[in-house]
Amino acid sequence: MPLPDLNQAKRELDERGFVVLEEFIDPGWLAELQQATEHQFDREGSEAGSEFKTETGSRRLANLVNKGEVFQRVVAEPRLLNFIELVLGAEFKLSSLNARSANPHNGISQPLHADMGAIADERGYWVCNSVWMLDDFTTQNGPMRVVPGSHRWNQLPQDVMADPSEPHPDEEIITGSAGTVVVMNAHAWHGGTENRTDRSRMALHAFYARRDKPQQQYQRELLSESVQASLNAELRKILALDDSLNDEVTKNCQQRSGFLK
Ligand SMILES: O=C(O)CCC(=O)C(=O)O
Repeated sequence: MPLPDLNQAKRELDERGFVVLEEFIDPGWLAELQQATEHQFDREGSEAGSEFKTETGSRRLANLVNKGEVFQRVVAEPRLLNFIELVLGAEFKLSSLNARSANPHNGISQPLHADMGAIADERGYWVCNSVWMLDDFTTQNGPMRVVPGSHRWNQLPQDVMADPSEPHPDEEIITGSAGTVVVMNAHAWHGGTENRTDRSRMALHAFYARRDKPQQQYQRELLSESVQASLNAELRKILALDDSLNDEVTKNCQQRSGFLK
């Protein structure tokens, strides 16, 4: 399936806040990512996700750039970066690379949220996420919901909804086959839904921020010395490893999640 052209994608991102890229991950890379992510969950056991935050009803992994070349390829994927630029402009960096696997029959939906609790500022949008489906997203297994157009409302769901965990009348459920990537203006209200099946549902979140804003996970502190030494100039730039503005804005950032405590 060819990718949508960038003009069409920009219109969708501007108007609706997300674009769905089918068959984005080729089958060989998908298998590698599935295997590497499961392996990492096994390896980290009860420590999984501890560099950032844990979540009831889901397993999470954080700081994945530190955990293998297969993940480093995700955040520097040129076709992806073209779509991220449509939301953030040319000056952006990685904010974090996480995995999230909704547990079977987890009985819980994420509240609608904007990532980092972010509202667009006078310079425009500053957060953009991409959700890499490592399993099929079906209507039943905890797909993501998004409220189209909500990135333009300059409001957070928790400030205007009685209960952001409840369905929103305008929300859309995003389904797709494993290998699909959703690029989303992360000011748009969104969240994972309840998994009603007996199998887990896994995704990667490659999350980007405008360069003048904080990273969700401070790559310079989280990546080991040996990983940092192995990275090429392009990755160092995407990760903002040699960027004093990033050091300044990220070091003391308090709010790093839209809803996780
Ligand atoms: O994995 C998903 O379906 C989306 C999760 C999400 O929005 C989040 O963890 O912030």
